[in-house]
Amino acid sequence: MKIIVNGKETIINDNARNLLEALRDVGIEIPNLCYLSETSIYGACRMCIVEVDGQLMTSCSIKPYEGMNVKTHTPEIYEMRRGILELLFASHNRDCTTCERNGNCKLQKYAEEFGIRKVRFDKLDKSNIIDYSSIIIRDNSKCILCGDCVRVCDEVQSIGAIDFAFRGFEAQVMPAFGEELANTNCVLCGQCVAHCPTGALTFRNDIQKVYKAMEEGKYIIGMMAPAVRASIQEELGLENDVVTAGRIVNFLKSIGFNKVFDVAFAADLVAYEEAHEFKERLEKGEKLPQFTSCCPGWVKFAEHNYPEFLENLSSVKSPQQALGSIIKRYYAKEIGIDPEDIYLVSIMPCTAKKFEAEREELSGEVDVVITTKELSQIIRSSGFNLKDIPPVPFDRPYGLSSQSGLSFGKTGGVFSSVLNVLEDELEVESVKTEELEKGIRITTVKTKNGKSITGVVVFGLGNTRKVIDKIKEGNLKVDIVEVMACDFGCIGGGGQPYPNDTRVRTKRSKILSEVVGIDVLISPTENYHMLSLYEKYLKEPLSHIAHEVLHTTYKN
Ligand code: HC1
Ligand code: SF4
Repeated sequence: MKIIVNGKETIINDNARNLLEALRDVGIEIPNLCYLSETSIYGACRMCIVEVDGQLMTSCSIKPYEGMNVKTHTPEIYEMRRGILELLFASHNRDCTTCERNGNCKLQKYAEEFGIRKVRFDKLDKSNIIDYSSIIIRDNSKCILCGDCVRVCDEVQSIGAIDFAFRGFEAQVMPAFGEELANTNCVLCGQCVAHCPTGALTFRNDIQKVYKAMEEGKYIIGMMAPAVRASIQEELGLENDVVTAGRIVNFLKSIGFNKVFDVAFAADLVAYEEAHEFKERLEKGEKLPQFTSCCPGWVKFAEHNYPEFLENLSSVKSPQQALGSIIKRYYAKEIGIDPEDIYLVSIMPCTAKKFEAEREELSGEVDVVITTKELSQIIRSSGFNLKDIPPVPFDRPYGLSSQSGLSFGKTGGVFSSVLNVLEDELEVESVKTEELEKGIRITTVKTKNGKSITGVVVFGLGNTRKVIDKIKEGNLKVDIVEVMACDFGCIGGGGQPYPNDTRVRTKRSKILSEVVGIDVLISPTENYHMLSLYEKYLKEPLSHIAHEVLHTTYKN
């Protein structure tokens, strides 16, 4: 479609959702504070105002039409946007220097770009009660009522833990009846944090715990999730770097970590164990479909909403906890260190992983979880320039991973890893994959002996609810379901750098595919250090000891 943009004929995508996205596609980013491509259009902030055929209107709420004459940046639009910002600042807490989002806040960025140096209006005080009850921290004095968190939590995750309350000047976002977030059905996925344009929603920062453990002389072991290496580049000026993981290993060693392992190793281990569990269930025809269980947001969601399916969840711990368990129960003995003296730092893209490590039945395995954001803060505050640090391999034996293990970091990775493990035994003849809708993929695997296995890969908890409801109604026959709570899987986790939207998630997914380990292994079954762990300690998949160390239970 042809339109006129700032006096120039411009070809835009006919299927663009709205003018804002059409302009974005041709390289013009219209300022906005409340627009999300994955939720309904709200039109609250009015920052995306443009002139269309001589009239001012919001670009998020207008569909492009042939020949429309658009002006995106006139003196009038500039003044209006400045006015909007000033009004927002009239009720916004301006403690920018101590805000977790300092330097990463959309409101702060626009204040700088639009030259807001003074606010003409009297400060309207908003409630400054900060809810620290949960890993997700809410500070309404920084909320601009854009509603992004409300829509993501409700429309994408189908949870609705937070909503608007009160009216006019009193309006606020909060859980029902003013409850603390910890007492709601929040699953700690962090998607509200990922989409909050300001510092109204953040997550608990645990960096100081790491330094304290160092001071106490603990034996510090780090372990890094697959998805971290595909996103931290965004914060460190290392765009598209595929050896970031190795640079981080070197960096962590330089600041005092004794060992750095790869959670992707444990992903191989979990895929191996989980594949055998799946095979056993298929043979016995019980607890099917099997649901993956490495995503803690999904596990909590299942516990709240689908207790009748808890026995269908794989009982294998997540790679984070599996590696924690191996290190504390086995590796500590191997290296002759009291597990009490080991401090295990897990580096994750996910806010719910902080919660997972603190679950009663898993506690003591991982000592602290820091997110990609927190690791980036550690790196930046250290004065090291990651670009100049050469990559070194992860420590052995828990530093070796296959491409399958690495692929856990994005949607579809767990399912394909389980298939890779079973490939030889199943004698796969053909694999057919179909996308039912965005975030729901169905795969049918036909084997040479005429059997077929159906798997569904789903991301987003709203999508997951749709899939489970179909299974419950008998409208979907499936043997295995991979669930990741966040869009695109862990690469879109709530602990990832900002912005954390569809565009960057797509890019991270591509980078993760390009990350090649030091040893190129394809399937978990090729991970010789993982196989040797079975030989020396776990014996065989689903053995008594494997159950003790690698399996867990869920809460009804
Ligand atoms: Fe994930 Fe997982 S893939 S859950 O997304 O199974 O967070 O990356 O570490 O535990 O491996 C997260 C990522 C991560 C676990 C693995
Ligand atoms: Fe909703 Fe997830 Fe935020 Fe909890 S963490 S309020 S479930 S979006």
